[in-house]
Amino acid sequence: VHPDEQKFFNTALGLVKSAGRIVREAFEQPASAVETKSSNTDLVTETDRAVERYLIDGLHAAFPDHKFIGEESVSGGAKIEWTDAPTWIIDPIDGTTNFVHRIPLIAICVGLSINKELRGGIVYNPITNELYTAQVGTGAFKNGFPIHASSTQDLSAAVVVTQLGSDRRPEMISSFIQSYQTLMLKHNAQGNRSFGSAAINMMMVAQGSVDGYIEYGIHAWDVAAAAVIIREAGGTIISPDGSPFNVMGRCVLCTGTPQLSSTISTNFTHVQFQAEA
Ligand code: LIP
Repeated sequence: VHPDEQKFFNTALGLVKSAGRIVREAFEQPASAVETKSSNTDLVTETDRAVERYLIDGLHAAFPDHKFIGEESVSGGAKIEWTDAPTWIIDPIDGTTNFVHRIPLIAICVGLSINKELRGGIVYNPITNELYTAQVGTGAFKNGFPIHASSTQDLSAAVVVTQLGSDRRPEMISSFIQSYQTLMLKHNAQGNRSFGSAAINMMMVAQGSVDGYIEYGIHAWDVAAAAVIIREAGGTIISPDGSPFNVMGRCVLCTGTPQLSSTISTNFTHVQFQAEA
């Protein structure tokens, strides 16, 4: 890793760990005000905003020419501008619904892209104290120990995560139901799960606890950091229709093996989304 890039990563890591304290303290208190964004299924709290502000202020002070794509800045009206400049793609709390319900499956996600290539990822659950990190070429780590995706090829031996996000258009619901039916009836999958945070779902794949994860409707900030970790853990990440993964493409399929991706991909109805940048 280039020394400059290492410095970027280390600075982000320090900020994410400190931001963890803000999230943990809030989590230990009774839930406070919750606001809705696009609908009653799309939530934001003052903690999401405070953490995003903290991360962006800290990174901006250290690297004034870096750019940012942050979930709450975008929902506050900022445009997604993805350029070749070093860009931090940030979700202050991935799994806000879990956070609001005090379900301890949430993650602070910070990804770095340079020349539009995802270079480093940090996914931190400050409640369970699980810190996942990876940079291109370094391997993937959980609390400093190497992690690896599973070698499962067959759906009948696989636990697969499918998740319905905040988008409740009829085509989303029918795709979700059909996915579930295909997994459970046609392929007799060993299990199906939904952890309520795209990044946590992906970390479950990265550490080999589950074998695959598919979701439509996600955003860049949910998956940018986690994508680097999946790849470095030896997993595969593509678009559900089998085309290359596009972090701005609003959908994701990741698995431990390409064989499992291919089975999942060929058995799903694919929902169309416009890329967000
Ligand atoms: C959410 C994800 C969730 C996914 C939703 C949404 P947020 O992110 O964590 O897993 O199903 O589509 O993207 O809004 O909690 O950061």
